Amino acid sequence: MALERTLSIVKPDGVQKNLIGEVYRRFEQAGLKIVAARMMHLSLAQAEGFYAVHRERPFFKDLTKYMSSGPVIVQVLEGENAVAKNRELMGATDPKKADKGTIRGDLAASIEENVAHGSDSAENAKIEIAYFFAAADICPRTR
Ligand code: IDP
Repeated sequence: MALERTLSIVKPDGVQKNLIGEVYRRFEQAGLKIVAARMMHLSLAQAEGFYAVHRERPFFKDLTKYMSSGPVIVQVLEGENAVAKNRELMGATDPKKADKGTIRGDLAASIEENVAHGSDSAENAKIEIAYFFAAADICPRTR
């Protein structure tokens, strides 16, 4: 199995509801390591740039407004199959469809305010990590 990295964000609703520790606990218990982290309040332009692939979607305006509405914490997770493992931990986009025991199933309020973002492929993870972090910001664990 491949050691991978993925980009994760605790979204504004997650930070607002004091869920950073709860989300990090789930990452760590699943064996994912946080190798970079940064708290920031995205500008609208930064949110639009990050979600550029969704610019034609009907929810783009609301999504970027929401993502720039308050602080987020952005992290790089490292581990075996980190991309898929993080998606599993998050659950389905819509919390109504997300399994119990997942971040969104347990903690999210709506399809938009769904607590966490996670890259959906290894290829996108590389692009998304580079959107927020320079190579020197990543702190790999020595074993
Ligand atoms: P994902 O975050 O599970 O990968 P995407 O389809 O990539 O889901 O959508 C990105 C984000 O856009 C979602 O996490 C959610 O915040 C928001 N979103 C997705 N679909 C809708 C919708 O139908 N209405 C409002 N917001 C949505």
